[in-house]
Order: sequence, then structure tokens, then C-alpha cells
Amino acid sequence: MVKKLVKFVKVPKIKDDGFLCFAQNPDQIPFEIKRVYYITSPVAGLPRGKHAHKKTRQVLFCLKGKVRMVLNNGRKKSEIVLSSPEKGIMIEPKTWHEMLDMNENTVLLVLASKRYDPKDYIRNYDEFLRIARTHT
Ligand code: T46
Repeated sequence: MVKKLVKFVKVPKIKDDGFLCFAQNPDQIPFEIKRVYYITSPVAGLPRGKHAHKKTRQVLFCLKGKVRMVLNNGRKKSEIVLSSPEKGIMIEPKTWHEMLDMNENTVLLVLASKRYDPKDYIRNYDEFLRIARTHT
């Protein structure tokens, strides 16, 4: 079966003297959350990401500003722009991802299925292609 490359994650948005969004397992997040990290004040115009993960599953939200995400599973590439806190995307393992077009105001929030492990990263694009094409 061909897996969908872009999977959006929509979370509830409650208007309550402002807005409150929440995400919980298993309703919106299809894995147990082992780690949360956020990216603030990225250098304007500097791409981030440019890697894939071997096992970690992630959901990424853009809480402020916007980010252009490029996802690539080794056979297909898709681009989407995230600019609202209630709509995130899944970044599945063996998906090369790049975060582009951010500025100092952009805030990203990421929920991850695994603790931080530098060995889980595939940072070499040729290695990524070899692994992704063998496993998809
Ligand atoms: C990803 C995208 C969406 C840690 O020490 N612990 C952590 O949990 C993380 C995520 C990073 N780091 C260290 C590793 C580097 O020394 O923080 C530094 C910056 O990480 P990196 O260059 O990988 O940042 P991005 O923005 O390119 O990628 C990050 C995540 O690392 C990555 O897993 O999928 O956001």
C-alpha cells in the first residue's frame, strides 16, 4: 500500500479570551509522546531540517508566523505551508524534511515519539534515498 506523504493533524481550537488548542494521544497524536521541543527565533531565510529520522515519528505545528515544509519520501516530494496553530503535519520516519521561509517571529512546536538520539538522524541525502527506496 502506498503511504500518504502529507498527513495533516487538526486539533481542537477553543475560543476562550483568546484561543486554546490541545492535542492528546490517541485522539490527535497517534503515538505516545516521549519528547516535546520548540524552535523560536529561527534565523530569517535559513533552512532547517534537511534530514530524515530512522524511527522517530513527529507532529509539527507552526504556532506563530509561517513555515514552508518540504516532505520527501524518496519517490515523491510535496510542499505545504503551515501558518495556523490548529493545523500540524505528521513527519513519519524515513521522510526527508526541510523547513523553509521562516523568520525571527516563527515558532514551531514538535511532539516526538522518541527521546532525542543523534543516531536516529539520517543527514546524508544519498544515504536517505538508499534507505527510503529500500523500505517503501
Ligand atoms: C526535526 C526538525 C523538525 C537536542 O539536543 N535535543 C533535541 O531534542 C533536538 C530536537 C535537538 N537537539 C540539538 C541537536 C543540535 O545540536 O539541537 C541542535 C539543533 O538541532 P537540529 O539542527 O537537528 O535542528 P533542526 O531544526 O534542523 O531539526 C529539528 C529536529 O532536530 C529534528 O528532529 O525533525 O526539527
